[in-house]
Amino acid sequence: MIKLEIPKSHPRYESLRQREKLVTLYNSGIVTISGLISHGRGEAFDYILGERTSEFALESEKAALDKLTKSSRPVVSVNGNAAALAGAEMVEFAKKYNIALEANLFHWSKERIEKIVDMFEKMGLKILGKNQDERIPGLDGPRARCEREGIFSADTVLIPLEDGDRAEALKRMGKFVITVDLNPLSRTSRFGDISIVDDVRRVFINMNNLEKKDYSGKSQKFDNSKNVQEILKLMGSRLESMREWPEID
Ligand code: PTJ
Repeated sequence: MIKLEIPKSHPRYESLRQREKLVTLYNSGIVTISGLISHGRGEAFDYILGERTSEFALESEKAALDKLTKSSRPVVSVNGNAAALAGAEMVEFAKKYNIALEANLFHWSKERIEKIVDMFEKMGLKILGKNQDERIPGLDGPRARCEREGIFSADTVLIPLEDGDRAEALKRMGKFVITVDLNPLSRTSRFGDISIVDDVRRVFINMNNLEKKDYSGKSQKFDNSKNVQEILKLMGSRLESMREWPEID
């Protein structure tokens, strides 16, 4: 296996470092090859957004944090990509807000679940996922598996980089669904009650740094459709304004 040494001086250092994390965890069996494809799609949307959190995404993050901290059984779902890209930030989040994480996979295997749970345990956090004793109704196959104590009985679920079919099934269960997906057009984003269009690592960094006075009450008047419309407009106007190559920053 070739390990890429990325010099800090490289202008694309952060992006390359995120890719390297995915490749490393692909080699250890946590990320799937399909996860690498998903990341490429996310990167393309992030490029259009300027690889930074838009003011609209930040509003959705404040609303999401308000909702999660007010819910009685909030759960954050963790898949291979989320673990690789934002594992450390998710640990900080879970500890800071006392919110449970559950390893939950689209490309299900017992071995991958165990690896993700163990990875978080090594980072100092016990997470759910090894005791999958329930199923998300309406989904075929092992991708429906989840824990009764976790996602199954959650009132609010945050699902980063989720498959649209599973997002829809969680919605049908009556849950309040918070999505994280850089693609505002995805089926997943469309099933969100709050659809965060931002990079998963930035989402957790932002939520970890928010002060209560900044997010408190933000879920009450949050208009998700309007927020996503603003993001689509932002993407459109960024593309529209680029009549020539923009400055390289
Ligand atoms: O680990 P598993 O088996 O649970 O599988 C995880 C993946 C992500 C492979 C699985 O859920 C999947 O196939 O997802 P999709 O259908 O490819 O959707 C993933 C979405 O995440 C896409 O719409 C991407 O735009 C988006 N995405 C990719 N990278 C990021 C992202 N969104 C936020 N932050 C990212 N870094």
